[in-house]
Amino acid sequence: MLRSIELWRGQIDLVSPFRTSFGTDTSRDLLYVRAVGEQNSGWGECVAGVEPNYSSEYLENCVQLVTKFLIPMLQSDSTAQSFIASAAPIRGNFMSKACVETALLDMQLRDQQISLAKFLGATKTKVLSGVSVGIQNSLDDLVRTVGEYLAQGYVRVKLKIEPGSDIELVRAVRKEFGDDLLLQVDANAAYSVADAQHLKQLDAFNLLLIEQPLPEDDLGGHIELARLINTPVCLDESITSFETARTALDLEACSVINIKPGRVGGYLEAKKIHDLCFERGVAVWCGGMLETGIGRAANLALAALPGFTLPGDISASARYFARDITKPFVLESGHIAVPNLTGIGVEPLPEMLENFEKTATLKISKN
Ligand code: SMG
Ligand code: MG
Repeated sequence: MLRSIELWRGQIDLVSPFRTSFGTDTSRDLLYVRAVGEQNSGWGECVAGVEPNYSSEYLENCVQLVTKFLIPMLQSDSTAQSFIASAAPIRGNFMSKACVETALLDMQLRDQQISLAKFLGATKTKVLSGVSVGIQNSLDDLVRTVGEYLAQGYVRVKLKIEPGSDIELVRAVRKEFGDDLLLQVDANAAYSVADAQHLKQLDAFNLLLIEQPLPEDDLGGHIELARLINTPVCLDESITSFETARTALDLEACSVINIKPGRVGGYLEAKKIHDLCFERGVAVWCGGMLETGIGRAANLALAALPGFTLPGDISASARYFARDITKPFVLESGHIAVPNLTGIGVEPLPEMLENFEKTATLKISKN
């Protein structure tokens, strides 16, 4: 039985700035949702950024949306499943829905004493770990940074690219680390289909994929680009639901999908997209949104499903944070262990939560 929902806010600095085609992050501003039940409570982390530049969602807006629209839908017998059904009339706002869903799921799975991994159908106890490398100040910095991550054991490297910083980045990394390195690039929607011939130069480097080259809503452009280049096109920002995933695959706008639970409205929808891709033999991998341990734990559970055949953007906590909100996730021989305790399997450490503020407690009415 759900008794109340708490919102927790705070900030954790990144160990180094993270630059993408749309901006630079130096810290993570956080919103956690806590579902307090009669026996157990559960946590969910909102993946939205401070600014609406990765997608149209942003953190302050999520706080409002959760408070004003989502929490009022809850009743004491709400479950993650009933919440998602009742939130269907609310358009978009996937990241807001996802963090409420995760908190409820964590709480109810703790009541049922099963792990999120088991609930979702995980078949692995550890997952291969990739690292996302932000745009650096120079090629030398890039090669050095990639070398450091490889020395730590990351098995796959993703380079952030943008117009003016693309082909030569890939060339430099291939030259230094060879053709066997699992390598991919992510443009975060920075190109247009007019850049197709330019992007075709990437074909020479045997990349695993190019992620989200064109704007989120340019499905037609992705279809055209995917025909023109040999590098597999993977969609991230464009995939906001099971339906958008199915359409993108049917129209051959992409051949690989990055699944991010926050971007698709939660783990229940993420699982549906996984199942669709698994059925069709389409490779998927789990994306990341610089999550702290709460979101990272839940992503690990998802990434342990059998269709996640490519290493994802689930790095060790230390990739981003000197101190994580939870016990840190560590890299062991290129893998990260999937939590196997009940629910998401982790909680905020009390000494870390002390630096956070509980900004709201909303009582849930009995029904
Ligand atoms: O969690 O390691 C991570 C981040 C991986 O590159 C990453 N995420 O477009 O895939 C992506 C980006 C989105 C976050 S940019 C602030
Ligand atoms: Mg991406």
